[in-house]
Amino acid sequence: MSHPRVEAVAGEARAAIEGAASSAELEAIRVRYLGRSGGLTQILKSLGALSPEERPQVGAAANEAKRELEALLDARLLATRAAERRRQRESERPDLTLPGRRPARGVVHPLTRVQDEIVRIFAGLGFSVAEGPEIETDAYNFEALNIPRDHPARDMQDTFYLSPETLLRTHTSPVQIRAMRAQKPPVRIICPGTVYRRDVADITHSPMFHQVEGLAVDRGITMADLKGTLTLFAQEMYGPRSKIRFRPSFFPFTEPSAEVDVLCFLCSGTGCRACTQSGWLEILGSGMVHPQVLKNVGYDPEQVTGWAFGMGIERIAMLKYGVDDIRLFFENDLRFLRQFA
Ligand code: 2NL
Repeated sequence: MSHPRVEAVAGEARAAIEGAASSAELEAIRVRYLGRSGGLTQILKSLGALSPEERPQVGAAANEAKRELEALLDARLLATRAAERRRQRESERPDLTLPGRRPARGVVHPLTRVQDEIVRIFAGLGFSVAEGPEIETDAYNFEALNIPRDHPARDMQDTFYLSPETLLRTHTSPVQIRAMRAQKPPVRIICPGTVYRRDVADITHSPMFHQVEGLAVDRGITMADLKGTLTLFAQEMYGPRSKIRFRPSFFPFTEPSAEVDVLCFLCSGTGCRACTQSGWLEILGSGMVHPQVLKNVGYDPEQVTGWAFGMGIERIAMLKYGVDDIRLFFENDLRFLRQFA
């Protein structure tokens, strides 16, 4: 049974519940009417002050209104909470129509590009790639290559020694020594790799740099094979009109030895700053494998002969890309590296 005093509060509460737009508002309404000091609670608390006739009527009406409002609140809360969750899901739903973000694409390091190109050309001529350890023994890095005990390269000043017998390889030649020890001729290998020398870094020197060496050993190999192979290499690397020339030189591990120049690919031989007006660029050192080196790996120099060459990757990359300081290759400055995209 309703009662006017209860109905005044209950009607107000019902209207508030109907008009509530959120679960937070509904919680506030619950506190306002049914909370410890809420409107309906006040009525129930002050029943004692009423007359004995009025007390049960107001009491029953207030309790009934309390149950009704609680049920109403619970029902409305359930509906608003569901709507709120739906809105939340909707706002968090990924927009599948947005264009994707492109992953940043790296570039191949210029030294790797030059090395890959050299290896690709020799692979096309039938050479296989051989690799070996960067920590070597004095025996493989120097002794087997006929480099004498008193040679300046063997000085502590020029080589990183790890112990009296072990060192950081100063060239990739020990890879070729290992290959020859492991297999009988014919041998045709190309050996790219990192090498180390005790140099103070400046625009043309770095204590760590890269080399590609090549080796061909078989019956009847001559210097003409070396010239022919390097001519084909130059024409693939620097264009079909490219030319090479040999100049006599000396290495302890080759005899005879020759420095190889390529017609300057920047000025086609007319003379420029890069070739110091000579029209030629020095690109590698080479020669016929010294008979002592062949003996050192167990080959018979009366039966087989061979040629070898070695070139520095950094120098070739600097000429090709116009880089004027070797240290730029090793600083990992993205502004430098991104130019090779
Ligand atoms: C240079 C010169 C050269 C070789 C490397 C070689 C390897 C063996 C036997 C004989 Cl196992 N020779 N390598 C030969 C001549 C020159 O490098 O100026 N490199 C940057």
